[in-house]
Amino acid sequence: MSLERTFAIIKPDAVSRGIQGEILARIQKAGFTIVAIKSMRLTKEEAGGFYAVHKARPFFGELTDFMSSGKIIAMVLEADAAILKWRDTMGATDPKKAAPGTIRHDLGTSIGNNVTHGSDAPETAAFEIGYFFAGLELI
Ligand code: IDP
Ligand code: MG
Repeated sequence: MSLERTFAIIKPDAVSRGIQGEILARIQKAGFTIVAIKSMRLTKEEAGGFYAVHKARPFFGELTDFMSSGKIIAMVLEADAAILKWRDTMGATDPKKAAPGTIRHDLGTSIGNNVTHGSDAPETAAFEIGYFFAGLELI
């Protein structure tokens, strides 16, 4: 095992419901270090650039509307095998299919409104971290 970084978002549904603290507590309990964190609101275009891999999917418009509908919290998390560890902590994309005890199972309300994002591979983590944070914010 070696230290790795992943990119995480607390999505607009969670921020508008005021459950950021609950999600941050779970991140701490799981043993991640928060390397960088900021609160911001994306434009629809910025959300589209972030989710460019999903451009051809039928839910792309809905997804970019949702991700630009309110404030998010963007974070870089560090831990041993952080990418897989954060995916496990979040649970499956669809809260109905996520395991009990995971963030998405416990707090998500639908496949779209699933409260958190996490990178799925080292290449996507590198792209996503660079999309949101400058080098000086990551020291
Ligand atoms: P992930 O977030 O678990 O990596 P992806 O397949 O990469 O899941 O999809 C990105 C995001 O798009 C999901 O987190 C979810 O918010 C949204 N999404 C995925 N599938 C659907 C769908 O069928 N309908 C609406 N939104 C979806
Ligand atoms: Mg994904």
